Amino acid sequence: MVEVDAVLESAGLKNDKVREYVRYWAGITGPEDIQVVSAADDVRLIRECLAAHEILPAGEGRYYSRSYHKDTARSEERTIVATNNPADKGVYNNWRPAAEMKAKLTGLMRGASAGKTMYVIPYLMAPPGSPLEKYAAGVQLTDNRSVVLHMIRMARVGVEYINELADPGSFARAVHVTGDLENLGQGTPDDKRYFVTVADERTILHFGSSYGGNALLGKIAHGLRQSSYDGWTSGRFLGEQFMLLGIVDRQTGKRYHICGGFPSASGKTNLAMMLPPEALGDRYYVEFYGDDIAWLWVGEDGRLYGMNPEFGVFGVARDTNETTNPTALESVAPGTRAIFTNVAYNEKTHEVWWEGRTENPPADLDGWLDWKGNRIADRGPVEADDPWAHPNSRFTTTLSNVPNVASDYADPRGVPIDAIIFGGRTRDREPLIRAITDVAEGVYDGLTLGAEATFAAEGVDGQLRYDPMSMRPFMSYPEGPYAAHWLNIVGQATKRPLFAHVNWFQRDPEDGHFLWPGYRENLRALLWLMQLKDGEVEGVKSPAGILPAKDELNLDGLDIDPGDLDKLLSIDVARWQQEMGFREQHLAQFPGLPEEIWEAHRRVAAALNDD
Ligand code: GTP
Ligand code: SPV
Ligand code: MN
Repeated sequence: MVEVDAVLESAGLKNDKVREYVRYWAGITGPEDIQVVSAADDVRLIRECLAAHEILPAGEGRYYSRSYHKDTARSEERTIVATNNPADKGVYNNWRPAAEMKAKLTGLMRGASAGKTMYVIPYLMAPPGSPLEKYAAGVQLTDNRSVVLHMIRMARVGVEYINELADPGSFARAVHVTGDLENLGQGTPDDKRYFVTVADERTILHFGSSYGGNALLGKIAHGLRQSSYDGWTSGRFLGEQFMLLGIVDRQTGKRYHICGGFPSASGKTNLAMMLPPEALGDRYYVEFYGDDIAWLWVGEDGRLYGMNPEFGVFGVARDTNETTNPTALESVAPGTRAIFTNVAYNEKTHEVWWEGRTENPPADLDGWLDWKGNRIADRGPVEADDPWAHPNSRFTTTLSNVPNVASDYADPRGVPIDAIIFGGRTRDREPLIRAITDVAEGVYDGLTLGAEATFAAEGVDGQLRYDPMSMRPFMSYPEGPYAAHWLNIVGQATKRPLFAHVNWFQRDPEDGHFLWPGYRENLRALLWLMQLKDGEVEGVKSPAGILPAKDELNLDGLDIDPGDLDKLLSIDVARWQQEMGFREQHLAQFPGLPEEIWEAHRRVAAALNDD
C-alpha cells in the first residue's frame, strides 16, 4: 500500500478533507500507486498513454482512443440517484436508498484498482470566481489514465481549485473505478455496472465503464445530476443540459444570449458552434459559450444569468463536416490536442473518419480499421455495410479551441439570458419556431419536450419520448418540485427571458426530406426571436405560441420551397389536439406539479379547441 499522505504532500495538496477522502477510498479500491494531477501534466500523461498504446497518434497534436466495444454510451438503466430521503424518488431519477447503494458500490470497488494507479483529479465546474463556485469544486478519483486526459480537457483541473475552499469539505466526491470491462455482463440480467450519484451526500460512485458521461464525472454526474440537486436544495440555481450561445449584430452593436435544451444527440453542439449563413455573415456573428451544460441563476440586477461550467466539448462526430459544422472541424484541427474516440482510424496514415465526414468513405482501404479495431479490407459480406465509426463516437477538445468561442466565455459573472429555447426531433406538428411569452407556459413547454421514439417498438405512433427540459437522463429529484423550482428561479427575475420551441427536423410525409435545411440556417429562426423580443416584429398568434409571419423571417440567400415554408410556419391543429392527450398522461405522472403548469396546459388546450 502506498504512503498516501506523502504523495499528497509532495503534490502540494493541502486540503485535509480531500486527503481524508483520498485515504478512505484508496483503502477500499487498493491501488498500487497514487498520483495527483494538474492540467500541466497533460504532456507527460499523453506521452505515457501513447507508450502504453492506450491512445494512438492521429496526426500532429491529435489522438485516438477506442473504448471497450460494449462500453460506448451512457447507460440509463444502470444510472441511479440515491439519497437518504425516499421522498426524493421521482419518475425518471431511478431513486434508491443511499445506504444500500453505498454498500453495493463499496463492495464492487473493493480491491478493484489493485495493481493500478489511482489518479486524483481536483477540478472546478465553473469559471473561477463564479457566484456558484461553491457548488463547483470536486475531486475525481479514477484508475484510468485516458479518463484523466479527457477530464483535463472537459474541466478545469489542478490542486489550486481545492486547496483554498472557504469550506474545505465542500467538494463533490467523485469516485470512478473502471472494473474488469470484459466481465461485467453489460446489457445482461447479470449487469455489474452501477453509476450512482448519492446526491444528498454530494458523492458520485461510478463502477464499470471508461466512456463519456459514465466516466468523466465532472461533466454530467456533477455538472448536471449533482448540480441540479444542489440548485434545488439551495434554492439558488438551475443546472440544465443546455447549450449557450451569443448573437452579435454588428450593424446595431446589440448582443443577445440564448440558452436551451435539446435531448441528447439533437443538435446542441451544432447550434452553439454555428456559423451564420453566407448571406448574413457580414452582419451577424454567433459566439460559442457552451454546448451541453448551463447553470442559471438570477443576478443582483434581477436578470437571469447563465454560464457553462465545462472547460471543453465532448461532441458527436457523426455528420460533422465542412458544410454542417466547419467550426467543429477547426476545433479538432492539428495541434489542438483533441482526442477522437470510437471513430474509424487509419493505422498507417493516422487519419480518422466517421460517417458523414465525407460523402463516401475513403476509397483506398489500406490501413483503415473500424471503431472496434477490425480491418475494413477484411470485412466479409455480413459486415460489409456496418458503420466504420460507432454512431456515438465523439471528439474531445477544449473550449479555447472553438474558433467562435466568446471572448467572455470564462467571465465568472456569466451572461444575461434573453431567451430559453427547447427543441426535439419531431417529424411533424412542431413548427420551425414558436415563441412563448408567459413563464408558466414556457416551463410547461419545457416539461412536455420530447423526441420521436426512434424504433417502432419503442413507442406508440405519433407519441413522443418525453424528455422534460432535455433532463430525463439527468433528473436528480422529483419532477413536480423540479417544475416548482423552475417557476421559482425564473419568477425571481424582474426581466423575464422569452421562451421558444424550435424544430429543425420536420419532414415531408411523402418523401421524408427535411423541410428545413437546418444547421447554419437555424440562425434565421433565432434572429426572428430576438426581433420579437425587441418589438421589431409581431409574429402571428397561434394556440401554441407566436409564429413568424412569412415575411418576417429573414430568408436572404436561402432557396426554400414555398410549400415547405408554409408547413414550417403553421400549426396542425388536429395533430396538436392528439398531442394534448398524450401530454396530459405524461404530466399526470408527476405528483406535486404546480397548478400554474396545469393551468398553462388547459390554456393551450382551450386555445386549440377555439381555433
Ligand atoms: P449530446 O452531446 O449527446 O448532448 O448531443 P447534442 O445535442 O449536442 O447534438 P449534436 O449537435 O452533436 O447533434 C447530433 C446529431 O444531429 C449530429 O449527427 C448532427 O449532425 C445532427 N444535427 C444537428 N443539428 C442539425 C440540424 O439542424 N438539422 C439536421 N438535419 N441535423 C442536425
Ligand atoms: C449526452 O449523452 O447527452 C452527452 C454525452 O452529452 S455524455 O457525456 O456521455 O453524457
Ligand atoms: Mn448531452
